[in-house]
Amino acid sequence: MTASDCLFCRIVAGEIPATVVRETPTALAFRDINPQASTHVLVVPKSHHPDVVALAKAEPEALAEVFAVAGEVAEAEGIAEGGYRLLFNTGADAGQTVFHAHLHLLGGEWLGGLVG
Ligand code: IU
Repeated sequence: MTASDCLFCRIVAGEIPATVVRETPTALAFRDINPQASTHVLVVPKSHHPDVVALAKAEPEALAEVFAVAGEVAEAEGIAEGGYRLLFNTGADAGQTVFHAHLHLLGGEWLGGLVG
C-alpha cells in the first residue's frame, strides 16, 4: 500500500533522496533532515499507514520489524549502551506532521526526562 502524495512513500520508492542507514524488506531507516539529537533516525514501514495505531492494527509484524530495525540502528550508531528514546508522534496535537507512521530514534546525548 502506497500513497503517491506521501513524502515517506516517495522516500521508500527512491523518488526523494534520504540518507538511508538500514533497509529490510519491510522497513527503511533514514536520518531526519532536522535532527533533534546527535543521532536522530526515522524508521518507517515501507507500506503506508497514517499512524502507528493504524500500522499496529493492519500489520503488527511490520511494527515489530520497525522496532527491531531501530535496535539494530542504535547498535550500529554506538548508542545502544548509553540509551536512546523511541517515540511515535500520533496525531496533530502530538506534533505529527507526516502522516506515514514513523518511529523516531533519538540518542547520542542526555535527552532529559520525558515525564517527571
Ligand atoms: P513528526 O513526528 O511527523 O513531527 O515527524 C516528522 C519528521 O520528519 C520531522 O522530524 C522532520 O524533520 C522529518 N522530515 C524528514 O526527515 N524529511 C523530510 O523531507 C521532511 C520531514 I518534510
